Amino acid sequence: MNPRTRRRPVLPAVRPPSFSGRLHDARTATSVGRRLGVAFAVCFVTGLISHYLQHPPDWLADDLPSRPVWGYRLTQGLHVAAGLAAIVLLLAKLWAVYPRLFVWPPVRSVRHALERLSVAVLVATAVFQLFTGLLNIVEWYPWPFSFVPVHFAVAWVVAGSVLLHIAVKAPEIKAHWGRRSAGTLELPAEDARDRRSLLLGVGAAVGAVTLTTVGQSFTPLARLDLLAPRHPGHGPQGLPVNRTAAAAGVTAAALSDWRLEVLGPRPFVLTLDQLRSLPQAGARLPIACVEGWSAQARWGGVRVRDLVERAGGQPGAGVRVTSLEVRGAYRVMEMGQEYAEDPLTLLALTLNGEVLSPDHGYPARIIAPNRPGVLQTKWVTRLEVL
Ligand SMILES: Nc1nc2c(c(=O)[nH]1)N[C@H]1C(S)=C(S)[C@@H](COP(=O)(O)O)O[C@H]1N2
Ligand SMILES: [Mo]
Repeated sequence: MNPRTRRRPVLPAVRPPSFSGRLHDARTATSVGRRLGVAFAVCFVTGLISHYLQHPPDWLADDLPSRPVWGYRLTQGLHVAAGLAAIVLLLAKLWAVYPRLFVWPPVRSVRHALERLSVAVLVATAVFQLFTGLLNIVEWYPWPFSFVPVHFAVAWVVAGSVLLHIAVKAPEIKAHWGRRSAGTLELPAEDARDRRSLLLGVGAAVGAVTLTTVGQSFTPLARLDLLAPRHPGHGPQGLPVNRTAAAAGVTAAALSDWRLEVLGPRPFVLTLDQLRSLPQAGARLPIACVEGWSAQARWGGVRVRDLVERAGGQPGAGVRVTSLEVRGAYRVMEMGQEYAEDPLTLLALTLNGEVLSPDHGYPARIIAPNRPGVLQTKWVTRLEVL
């Protein structure tokens, strides 16, 4: 070919996509966004409560309240329910605003660039939080980091991004908050009915997700619990199990010469029969797992404070509890003063009137009021008065 006849290639003009769909407007974004904001606020507050009950700083450890006994059950049930509802709301919100992803030109000014960047951080962290939380409740961890510290740290970034977003969007939020949009005549009035239908649909989806999962902790609705990974009544002795004895490496051989060792100013060792012959107490307390399921049960055993007293511990002492489990994040647990001296805190030997099954911590496990399930140590073999 003669090089002189070659033509310069014609680049197609870049044309941003155009969206003709309706309801992708600030009014829809505000209506969904304020509900999403409430869900995130509930998640954040209940998440902080969960975090500080599970990992209290030293100065707080002795003052954590052991009442109400159902406190953690309520806050963690709310945490997971609000998180599941937020998944639906976030999808709706992203649907309402996604055409803005394609604004043209993509960056108009430094301010515009910063605003888009803050929205990118908000979307990325919000999706991350809900995704990791969802996988956590099914105990699936397909990532290299550990869930708790990362979920906790990212929560602060979401919270900051939400506040920044509300500040940046304040004028639009204000204009669209009430029953009628103020001063935004460009919104077609005939969209109002469709917007109501959309919100009704989103509300129905949130309702469906909530009703089919909340029974994992709110037992009156247990029969509707079709989608949650746990059912409060399913498991040995009518109670779910997170970690089985087999998974924890607690074998019959390891249990055959089981003893309880209590360390303190006057240390002692007890066999199971000796433990059973001490004064027994009962408590009706829930196990409330951080993964959102919870169930009430009747526990019987020896009060931890009686064992502390017998070992010569001062009132107000904390206790370190060690499990027979060979390895695992929940092998050693500490409880502060409020729990250790609570008459409802037991070294439990029975569950609903029967000897504990191996998966529930035979021969002895901790049950304490208003504490995360992860701290209700099973297969206890040692108590140390601190
Ligand atoms: N030693 C030990 N105790 C443990 C665990 C564990 O993995 N190891 N799991 C905890 C968790 S996450 C929960 S929710 C409760 C569940 O108690 P259950 O299996 O008797 O219902 O036990 C807790 N006690
Ligand atoms: Mo748990």
